[in-house]
Amino acid sequence: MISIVIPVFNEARIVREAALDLCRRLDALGLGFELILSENGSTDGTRQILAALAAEEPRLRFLEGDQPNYGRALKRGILEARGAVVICDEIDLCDVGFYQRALPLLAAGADLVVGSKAMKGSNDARPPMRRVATRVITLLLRLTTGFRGTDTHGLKAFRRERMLEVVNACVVERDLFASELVIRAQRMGREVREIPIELAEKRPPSTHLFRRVPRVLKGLIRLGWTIRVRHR
Ligand SMILES: Nc1nc2c(ncn2[C@@H]2O[C@H](COP(=O)(O)OP(=O)(O)OP(=O)(O)O)[C@@H](O)[C@H]2O)c(=O)[nH]1
Ligand SMILES: [Mg+2]
Repeated sequence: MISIVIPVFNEARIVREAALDLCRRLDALGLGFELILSENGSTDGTRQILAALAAEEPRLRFLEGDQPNYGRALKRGILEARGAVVICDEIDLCDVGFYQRALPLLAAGADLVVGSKAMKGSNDARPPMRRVATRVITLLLRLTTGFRGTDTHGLKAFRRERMLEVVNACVVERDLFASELVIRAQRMGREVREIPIELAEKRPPSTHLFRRVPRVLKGLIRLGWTIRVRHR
């Protein structure tokens, strides 16, 4: 069985259709799955929609929390997952093509497969500012943590039992947990593979890019400090 974990925040407009459509496509492929929607901080009725969904679809579970916090929601979802393979996705992407390409790589021995928006072969249709932001964050992560790779955010697939120790070693929440997971996996000797992805969003992000800058910087300092100075 695979566990799909999707953090969800203020997605009342698209969450129901996106989740049901994902279930249908996984069924069509004959994949056994559980879908964990990890919500926190929503104020737009997302929770009520999730509760109704979980009542109709037994393979769908939802978690809820008070404060909007992407990293915390993702971590919590991963720790709740029961599948041998965990896939982290986003509600506006639900990229089953990535699952199909990542699963054979995990079966062949990779511990973590990262979908990169920035490597050769990828096709990122987001607005230019967001593509630049991805590259700036990756550059800063390379400088502050010694990360080797082209992207840390977004789609991931991994073998749960090989990554649990890595998840539990992570110290940051918010925007940079997803990055820390990849960086620590490399540092802890896990076999990490990047594959190119194509991406076109169904809607603009739920939090404005500029509002994320201060907390991304805070996360970078914390992560750089922990890894470079305290050698943790
Ligand atoms: N639980 C939770 N989910 C969030 C939060 N912020 C964003 N998400 C979810 O995370 C996923 C990606 O968020 P987007 O708003 O599309 O942001 P993005 O810039 O495309 O995200 P990245 O590509 O990961 O940088 C979506 O499924 C959102 O609903 C949050 O504060 N809490
Ligand atoms: Mg998005």
